[in-house]
Amino acid sequence: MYTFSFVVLWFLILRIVFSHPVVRNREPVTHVLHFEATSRNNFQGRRIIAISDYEEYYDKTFGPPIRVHAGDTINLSLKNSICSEEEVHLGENDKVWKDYCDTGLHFHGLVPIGNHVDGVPGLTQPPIRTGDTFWYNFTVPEDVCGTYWYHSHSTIQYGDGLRGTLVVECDEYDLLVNRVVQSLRQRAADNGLLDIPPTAETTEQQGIQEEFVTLSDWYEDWNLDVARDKMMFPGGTTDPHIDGSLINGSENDQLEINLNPDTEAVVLRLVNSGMAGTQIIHAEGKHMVVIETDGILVKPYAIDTLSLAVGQRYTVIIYVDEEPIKLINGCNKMMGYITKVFWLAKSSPTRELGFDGNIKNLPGFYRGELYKELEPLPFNNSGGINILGSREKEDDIQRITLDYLYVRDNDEITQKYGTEMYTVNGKTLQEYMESPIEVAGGKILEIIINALDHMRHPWHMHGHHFQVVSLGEKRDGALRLNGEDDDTEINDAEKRYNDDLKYWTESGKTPMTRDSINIEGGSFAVVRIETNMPGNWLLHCHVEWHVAKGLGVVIRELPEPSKQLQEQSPWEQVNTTSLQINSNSTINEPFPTSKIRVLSIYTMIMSVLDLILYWIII
Ligand SMILES: *[C@@H]1O[C@H](CO)[C@@H](O)[C@H](O)[C@H]1NC(C)=O
Ligand SMILES: *[C@@H]1O[C@H](CO)[C@@H](O)[C@H](O)[C@H]1NC(C)=O
Ligand SMILES: *[C@@H]1O[C@H](CO)[C@@H](O)[C@H](O)[C@H]1NC(C)=O
Ligand SMILES: *[C@@H]1O[C@H](CO)[C@@H](O)[C@H](O)[C@H]1NC(C)=O
Ligand SMILES: *[C@@H]1O[C@H](CO)[C@@H](O)[C@H](O)[C@H]1NC(C)=O
Ligand SMILES: *[C@@H]1O[C@H](CO)[C@@H](O)[C@H](O)[C@H]1NC(C)=O
Ligand SMILES: [Cu+2]
Repeated sequence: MYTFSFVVLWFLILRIVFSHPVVRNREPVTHVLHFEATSRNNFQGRRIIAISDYEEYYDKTFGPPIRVHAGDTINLSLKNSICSEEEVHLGENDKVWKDYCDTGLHFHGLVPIGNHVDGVPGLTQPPIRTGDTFWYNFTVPEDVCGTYWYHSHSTIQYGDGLRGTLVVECDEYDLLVNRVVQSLRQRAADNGLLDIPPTAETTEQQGIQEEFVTLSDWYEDWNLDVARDKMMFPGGTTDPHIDGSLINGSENDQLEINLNPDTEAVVLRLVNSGMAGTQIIHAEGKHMVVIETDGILVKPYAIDTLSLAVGQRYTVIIYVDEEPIKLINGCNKMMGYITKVFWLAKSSPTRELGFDGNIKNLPGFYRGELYKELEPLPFNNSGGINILGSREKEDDIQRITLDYLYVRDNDEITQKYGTEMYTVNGKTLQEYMESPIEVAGGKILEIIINALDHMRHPWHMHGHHFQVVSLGEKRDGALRLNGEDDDTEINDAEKRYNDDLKYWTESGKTPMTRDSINIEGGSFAVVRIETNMPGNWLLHCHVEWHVAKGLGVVIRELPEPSKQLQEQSPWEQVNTTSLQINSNSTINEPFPTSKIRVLSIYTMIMSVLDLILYWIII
């Protein structure tokens, strides 16, 4: 009997030793969250939207942070209590009020979780009316990881407060952080690609302090007033004046992140959760090592100054010592910057506050996108697939060209919407909501976006990360306009595009992959996606004001022909030409979570075995 127990004991020990590195001893968790969006006045008497029960976030125009692990499930209910009955009544004759009173929640960049939880009222779900509750239930796939945010997708609502941060943790991210810190421990980073060890021994984050900082522009007036008083009438502006900026939801210029005495490196997750302004971040005297672009892990790349388009997220790592680190932030308004500083410090004496230099003179200042430098790592969250590789198969590529501009002189449009609108190929976003651009499934879709407008706009794609194949500098001009003859003179755009294609072929590199980018005025972008997510997906400018003024399209991705035969997709049951959502339709899990199943079965068997062994030993 003793011998037997001894054998069993060894078996147990061996199992612990050998099973742990392979099997993550973590079961997927379901996070049940109840959000109620309500209206209230902040301490300045400005109307904002608060998410109830989270006193801490009142007055900060941010909801509670969400933090989950890859593979976890989120069941989130959103109750709409934004408007009073009286205000709902106003909405019957007033589109601005109506849109403000309805809502829907979008999980920005968190893909693929399904079109039915994409949160676009009137497109992917019925608008959540006053008093109603909508459930967003979805599982975050095992290979999705990084920094996201959630926000209302009812035109001009999120800047008033219906927004918050969302982190998806995973081992790959933690290991990458550790590899970067191991490298920085040996020597300070130069600008450019960082040499990192091939592996890290542990996912434990020792000496590493993680902070999430949100950056936003700010308007003194309630968004609905801004829209009505400044924009949504003939001759109204496209870009209301930005009055201030928020770091972590606060206008305060005395923020300080207290570092623990043993902190060796700070992992800074950053999001531009603003309504219009590009954000700049610079750590004085330090390099920042970028490891993530919008939920895609990248080859660690050190830079001096970071620029964030609205909607973009970055993770940067800053190696710290005993000296406090001054972070300089610039929020780009129409002319110049609103500047602020905040500190990372182990002790907290009074420090110099403002920054009186020029943001544009910061070392490494560049407002374009580092689409050749920030290369995705071959991890499965779609970053590693180089879809350029299939370029030889021309048949597999579909192309669409989107030319956008602000239409000042079309009476028909001005009359219909009560104000001038942006159009893409002659149509407004509101029109695309009713008749989307249809594209075939199972192919590569190359989208050319041409700015026939002189302003910079941040474009965001739903349901996908895209690869940035080519991107113009200001005044490069448009690339192959719709209806343009083939023998048009080769312009700067065409040259850049051809050079970029050559660069990707020769270097064998993968272009920057993400869900949001700034496109310069009088310029162009070429992005590619795989059409592997059937549904209706927005591709739009992320300036809240410009969405209200029609700047965007809807791309309807049809199911792959071959898949249609194999299995009944809910998209066939749904009449895709109508916007009615079939609320009964079964939810198609785009990525089967088979890994979870295997793990559960394994854990179950092992638990039973444990019980039996326990019983035998006792
Ligand atoms: C979460 O939502 C799913 C899908 O509707 C459901 O099956 C599950 O029971 C829910 N879980 C919890 C804990 O509410
Ligand atoms: C989502 O989860 C909640 C909570 O478990 C459940 O009551 C609801 O029916 C689910 N809704 C959908 C559409 O799956
Ligand atoms: C902002 O809030 C987050 C927590 O949500 C915290 O980690 C971070 O330190 C704060 N940043 C500043 C500058 O106060
Ligand atoms: C990535 O995907 C490939 C093929 O689908 C699979 O073999 C591999 O195990 C995946 N890796 C991870 C880290 O999930
Ligand atoms: C789909 O909806 C459109 C518009 O509502 C309608 O005209 C069409 O007949 C419908 N098709 C089917 C197959 O139900
Ligand atoms: C929802 O399901 C019920 C019961 O299966 C069915 O009677 C009803 O027609 C369905 N509704 C829609 C919109 O498909
Ligand atoms: Cu815009």
